[in-house]
Formats: sequence, structure tokens, C-alpha cells
Amino acid sequence: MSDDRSTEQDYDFRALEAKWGGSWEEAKVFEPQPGDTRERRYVVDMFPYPSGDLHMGHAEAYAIGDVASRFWRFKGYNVLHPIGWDSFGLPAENAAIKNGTHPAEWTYKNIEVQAGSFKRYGLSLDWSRRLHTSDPEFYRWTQWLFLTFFKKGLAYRKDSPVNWCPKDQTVLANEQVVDGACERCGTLVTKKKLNQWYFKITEYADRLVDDMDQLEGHWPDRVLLMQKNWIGRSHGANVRFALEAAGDQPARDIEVFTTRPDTLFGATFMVVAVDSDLAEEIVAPGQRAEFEAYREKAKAATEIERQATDREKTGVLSGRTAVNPVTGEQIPVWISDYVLADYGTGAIMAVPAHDGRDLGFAKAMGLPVRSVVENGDPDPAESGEPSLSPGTAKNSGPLDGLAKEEAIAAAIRLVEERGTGEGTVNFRLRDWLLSRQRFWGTPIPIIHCESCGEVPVPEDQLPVRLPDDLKGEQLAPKGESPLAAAMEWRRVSCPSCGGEALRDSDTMDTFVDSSWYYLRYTSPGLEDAPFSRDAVDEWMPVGRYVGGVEHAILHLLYARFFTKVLYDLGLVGFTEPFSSLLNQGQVINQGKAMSKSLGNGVNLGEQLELFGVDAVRLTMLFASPPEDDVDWADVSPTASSKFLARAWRVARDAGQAGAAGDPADSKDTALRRVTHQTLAQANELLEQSKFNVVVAKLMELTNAARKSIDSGAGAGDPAVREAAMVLTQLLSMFAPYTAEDMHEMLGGEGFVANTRLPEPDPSLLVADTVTAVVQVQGKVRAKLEVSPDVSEAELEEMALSAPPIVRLLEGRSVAKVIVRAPKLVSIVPGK
Ligand code: ANZ
Ligand code: ZN
Repeated sequence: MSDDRSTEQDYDFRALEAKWGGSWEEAKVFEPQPGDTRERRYVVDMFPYPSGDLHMGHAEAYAIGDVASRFWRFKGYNVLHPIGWDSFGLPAENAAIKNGTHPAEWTYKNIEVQAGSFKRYGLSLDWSRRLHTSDPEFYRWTQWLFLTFFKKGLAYRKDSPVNWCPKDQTVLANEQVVDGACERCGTLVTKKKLNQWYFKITEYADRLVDDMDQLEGHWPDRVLLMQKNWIGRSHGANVRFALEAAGDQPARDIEVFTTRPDTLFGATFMVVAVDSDLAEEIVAPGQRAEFEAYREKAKAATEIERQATDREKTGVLSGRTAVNPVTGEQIPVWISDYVLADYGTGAIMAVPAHDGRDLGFAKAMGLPVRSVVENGDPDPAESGEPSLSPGTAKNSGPLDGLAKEEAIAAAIRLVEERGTGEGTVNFRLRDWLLSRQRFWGTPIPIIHCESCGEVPVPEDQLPVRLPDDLKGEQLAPKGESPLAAAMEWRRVSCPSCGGEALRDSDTMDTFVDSSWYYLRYTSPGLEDAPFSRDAVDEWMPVGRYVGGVEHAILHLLYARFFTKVLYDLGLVGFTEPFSSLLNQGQVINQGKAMSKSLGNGVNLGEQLELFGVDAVRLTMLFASPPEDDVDWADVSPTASSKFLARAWRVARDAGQAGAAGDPADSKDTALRRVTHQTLAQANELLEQSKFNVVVAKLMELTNAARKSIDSGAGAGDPAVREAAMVLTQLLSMFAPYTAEDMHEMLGGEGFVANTRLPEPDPSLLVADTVTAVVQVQGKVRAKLEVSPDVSEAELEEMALSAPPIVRLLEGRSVAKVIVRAPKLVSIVPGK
């Protein structure tokens, strides 16, 4: 291919970046204009944490969001694509402690660095709506939302055993504990009884599950599944067992939650969670010493260990006896750590024949095992294996002979009739613990008054600002918030009685900020509300949300909860915030995640210096579909760069050849066909986020145009100009600097980013194809529609990768392939 390089003007990415950089922002190209009545679309990239400069992972994620946004602009939508920073959080605070500064310093310095890099990266962002969650003008509304939840009874304080990270010296939400360790620093989490603030997300548990119907097919299946499992809705029954009086201890009930009320006749003992209040209340005086010693030991175990089936079971007798409400039998009540205090009722009926953990406990303590399901399994009392297959009830009086589901229903009726229980639904989801004992977060806008209790800070006094004068060592973690010691800041008069009172000294989990930032983008600078109902309803739900799968539960669950509460309050008109979600893959190197210890990190800044923004963006998106990982060791930014130069020269040559006339008059129908087919296919592929395939098509279009310039109709032909223009538009989604320049060379008005994609001409889409038959050992096994000028090599490859042929040849080698393009491929398999 003779890319004419003799012309003095040639592709130079540095010159293009210098020439076009900043021009979009200056011309407000990506800012939606008031009065624009076109249909709206809203694209949001999960906002960054200002941890340092942008890295390769950012480069991928934001390139993906950018294609989505530019594509919708090309389709004629009024698109909003904003940016902001999730700028509260621990790293800033740790840096401040180390450097003797205020966390704001580190934070805003990093934000400026990242903002500069985003601008350089050529993203189609509306900078006028930029926000930072650590700005008082933003956190004022985070506080306002907290108070709105508080007044609705959805934010409350309670004493409860909570997850405590000994290293970060703060409490953690359940969602932030991964395999028993702190999600952030990996330290094993311990339990501590503390008084903390919670959001009542459990009140929305049912809706959080049910509304997933709206997301099915638009969110990755695995994310929906993870949320479902996390919420963990189980249907079952609460059943009350009568606890007999003993000595001074009166009779009372113990309630259990079970998903298997059909096995009630097989409940041969009960178990109470060692760390529950219930255990403390019922333990007989003679057992107390043993119980307390056991409780002390149990503190070390993590929740995962406690629930493991294969862990050796331990426990102590409570010294009390309960009555099985359906058999009337007296059964012992044990105390153990394999039952959790904060699930169900913190107590269980043990059915050792049909539950592995109960059987392990029964074996360890020598307790009776009674099978109550007829299913052909060996008797667990003898085999030592729990019998888990479904079957029909036996040894169960009135339930005998009923299949599982019927037996469950009948058992629920039975306990309901006797007043000893009722059907119920239980959730694994716990309320969201939102208070943190750290400084760099949104202060909780509550004032504690001895006589009035928890008093909201009056609205006209918001925001409650963080003090500016705390620095360095004063911020070091000490088991309570650094704000607790800032007495000057804390001491206020009670808004309700005027008496002496103290501000709450905790700050909010930063996930509170990210639960609503996407709403604020719709109403930048609004001064009397967090967002306007009209604006959110016009833009939302977000039509394309792009971010990492690590947020599958935490952020995405919390944001969904917030949206539902705001809907109930009449503040928004939709119940789900993100109607479509795309999780990008990771950028890895040599098969592994980049890390300092492996020394396989790739520096984004260096890549941009070497290859330019456009080549890096294009490489990211060409490497794989967006959901898959990109291995930087397997890609070639150099090749991307060469391709961009070839594309740019097509536009240059067509531009230099001057005005061209109507493409319909061109004799080069072959090129016109490629152009219009590329256009049609790109539309479909972009809709499906198959960006890598679009890039491949653009390479073909470039080659076809070059061929026409060099050895066909010539650069001045209208078909060449048409090809160059379509190429420019489609390429601008991946390589904006190169494309703006191409647009200019082709004599385009304004910015290519402001143009619309033309409709493909249907008459040019009917491909003329021939049918090629594929034979294996002389039998026709597949038919392929191919272009009449398909090459032998192409045809062979198509034949060998056709699904019926792949299936047929599975496990066999190919001895010989005879190709007669375009009509026939004949394959002779080997052994
Ligand atoms: C009797 C029974 C018989 C049970 C049987 C299971 C099988 P999910 O599905 O996760 O909701 N359970 C209840 N509360 C518990 C707690 N605080 N700690 C540990 N285990 C607890 O699980 C519900 C089942 O887990 C309940 O049903 C209970 O055991 C146990 F063949 O009751 B089942
Ligand atoms: Zn008061």
C-alpha cells in the first residue's frame, strides 16, 4: 500500500493534541443547552477517587463511557456526560497525618492533576457540572438528605455488635467486610459493641429484590445474582418453643427462624447464638461460668469460620430445657458460635438429620438424630451424613406423606393454629451502618442534647462544616472520631431548648456521597435543594452507567436504596437509578493484575507520551469487548498509531483533492458499499457495545478508501470523500484529536463531535454474495454466504470456524483442506 508520505504534511499526534486540546471545552461542545428539546440521554462513569494521577484502569473505563456518549450524540440525542470526584475518604486523611497537613490539601491537589489528565484524554465531558463530594456546597445536601431520612425514621442509632477494623480504627458496614477482613486494608475484622448510626435499608429489602425485574437483561447477570444473594431473601416460619422455668428463672418463649418448618418433628435440640442477648438472659446460674469462658473464646472467630460446615462444632449447655411445640418433647437448649446473633432470631431449632451443621453438633455432643424425610438416603444417625435430598415427610404425624412444599405449608398452618408460630420472610441483608470514626467525611448533622435527645441541625444552619484547623497528628485514629476532641467545634446550644449540647462527632461513610451524586449533576449549582425534580426526571434514569464490578454490591445497592427512598418522598419520579450497567474489564499485564510487588505496572502518562491519547484510547477499545480484561502485553499501541496515520492520510488526500460532487454519481460502487455497510454495522455494533469490532471495520474501510485513492477512482472521487467523512465520524468516538483534524481537512464546519451520523443507503446494503459449500469427507456439512471476491485463505478460515464444522472436527486434526474460492471448501480430517 503506497501511503503517500512525500507530502510535507504528515500525521503528528503531538501537533494534533496541541491544536485541538481544550477547544471542545472552550466551545462548550459537550454542554447540553437550555431549550434543547431533543430526546435526552444520560451517560455516567462511576466517579473517580482522587488517589493520584489517572491510571490504565481509568483510561479504559472512561474511554468506554466516552464512546457510548459520543455515539448517542451522533444519533441526535441531547446527551449529558458529566464528571465529578468522590473526594472524601481515608487515604487523604492518612496522607494528612503523615505530612502534618489538612486532608483538603492532598485531595484538591490530586483532583487538579486528574482533571488535567481527563481533559488531555479528550473525553466528551460537560465540565460545567463538575462536583466534589468534599465541597461544602455538595455535603450540605448530603447532610440535608441524611436529615430527611432521619425525619422519616430511616436513619437511627442503636447499640449493636459491629465490625471494627483495628488498623483503620473505624467501624465498617457488612458490605465492607470481605472474607472476614477489612475491604480496604485486609486486616481481620473484630466485633465491638458500639452505638452507631444506621440507614434502614432492610425496610426496602423486598423492593430491592423485586425491582431487579426492571434491570434483567440490562445489567450483567452476575451483578444481579450477587445482589440477590447479598439481600438473601428466605421464605420460612418463625416458631416459638416454650422454655421451661428453672429455679428463679421464669418460663418464656424462644423464637426461631426456619426455612424448613416441615422438619419440625425432627428438631431434637435448640441452639442459641453465643453472642446474643438471649444467651445472656437464659443461661442457668450453674452454667454461667462455663458460658462466659466459652463466649470469650468465641470472640476470635470470624463470621465465615463460625458458619463453616466442616469446622469442628463447639458449645456449652445453657442448663435449660424447651418443649418442641408439635411433638411435646422436652429438648435441651445449647449455646454455640455456629448460630449467628444477628440473623433470624439468633436461635435455631436443630434438625440434625437434615442439616449438616446441626448434625456435626449432634455428633460432637452425642445428641439424638431423627430422620423425618423419606427420600431413599441412608439414615443419617448411622451414616453420619445429613440427608438432604427432597422427599416426603415421615415420622411427622399429620405431615406424613406430604411432599416438601406441601409439608412446609401444612407445618405453617399447624403452628399458626396452635398460636406457636407463623409464616415469615427473612433477609440476610442488615441495616447499613453509616457512621465512621474518621475526620475526612460529611459530618453527621445531629446535635445531642441531654434533655431533647437527638436534635437535627436546622436546615438554615447547613452545612455543618468540618473545622479547617485540624491537621496532621490531631487526625490520628484513636478509637473515636478526631472530631470528638474538637470541643470548640462540638459545643453548641441546642436548637430545640437552647441548653448546652454537643455536635455528633462521627462522619458519614463515603458511600452515602456516592449514593446520590448522579442526581446532583442534573442540577448544578442549585442553591435551595439537592436537585430539582424536573431536572432529574428529564435526565434520569441514567441510560448508561459504566464502572467496575467491584461495586456490584456496595455502591450499586446503596444507590438503588437511596433512589427508592427518594421516590417514596416524592423527590424523584423513578425507582431505579441506572437502567443499564456496563462493567468494564481490568487492564492487566502479562496475565496478572498490575501491582507494585510484581513490578508489572504500566504508567498511563508514559504511554500517552509515547503513543498519544488517540492511540492509547484506540488500543484499549480494540483489544477486546469492554467487559473483558485487556492484557497490555498483548496489544500494540504502535499498530494503533500506524492505523491512525493511515486513516488521517485518507482524509488529507481527499481534502487536498478538493470539492467532489455527489457520491451517487461515483462509479466506485464497491467503495460506496463498504462505506454504507460499515455505517450500518457500526450502528448495530455500537448499540451492543462491541467497540472492538467497530474498530476492525474502520480498518477495513480505511484500506478500501486507500485502494480507491491509489489504484482506483482517485482521491478526488466523491465516493472517496464520502468514505473519508464516515471514517472521520466513526473514528472520532475512539480517536477524537485525529478525527477533528480529518474533519477540518475535509472542509467540515465546526467540530466533528457536533455532526450527526448519516443514514446508510439501503440500496448499497444488499450485499451480492455467493454460497460456498463446505464438505467434510465428501459430505456437505455447512453452507456459507461469502463475497464473490473472497480470498482462498479467508474462505478456508471461515469454513474451519463455522460452528457445525468446529463441532464435527472436535478432537480431530485436519489432514488436508482443498479450497476453490468462492464456491467450495473440502476438508479431509486426520485421526
Ligand atoms: C431448621 C432446618 C432444617 C433448617 C433443615 C435448615 C435445614 P437461610 O436459607 O440462609 O435463610 N438458621 C436460622 N437462623 C440462623 C442463625 N442465626 N445462625 C445460623 N443458622 C441459622 O437459612 C435458614 C436456616 O438457617 C434455618 O432453617 C436455620 O436452620 C438456620 F433441614 O431450621 B433451619
Ligand atoms: Zn435541648
